[in-house]
Amino acid sequence: MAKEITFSIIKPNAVKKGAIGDIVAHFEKNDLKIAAAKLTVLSRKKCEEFYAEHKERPFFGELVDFMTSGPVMLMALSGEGAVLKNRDLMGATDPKKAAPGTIRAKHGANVGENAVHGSDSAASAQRELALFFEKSEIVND
Ligand code: 3AN
Repeated sequence: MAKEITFSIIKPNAVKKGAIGDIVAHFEKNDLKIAAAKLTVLSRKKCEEFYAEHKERPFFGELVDFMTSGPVMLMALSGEGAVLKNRDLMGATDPKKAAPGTIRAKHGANVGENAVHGSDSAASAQRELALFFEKSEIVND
């Protein structure tokens, strides 16, 4: 499988509980490298742009409230098949349904506060990375 780059967010609930180190270690142990990282608080405008595809969903307001409620860690992850691998490591959207040992099973509280975001395709990854990082900020080795 070819080397890919994907976009990951450690969400406010996971940052707040001090799980950044554990989540980053999990990525690194599974051969995903941190190619860029930024700790920040998202503006509502940026967050709404990021989640634009969910605008009509009933939970949109709640989702934006949560995602702007505290610091998040934005990351580019690189590695073989990074997009799918990251989705596997995260586990199912609902932490109660996530396989044991996955990040969401370990650090997710509920379907909204589910600890991490990961791009669902290579195309989404490109769009999402471009929202938060300049090309020159992403390490490409
Ligand atoms: P995933 O992040 O696993 O691709 P999506 O695309 O279905 O899941 O959902 C996008 C975001 O919306 C997720 N990060 C999730 O936390 C949030 N979300 C999904 N369903 C709900 C819900 N019923 N209530 C609150 N938030 C939700």
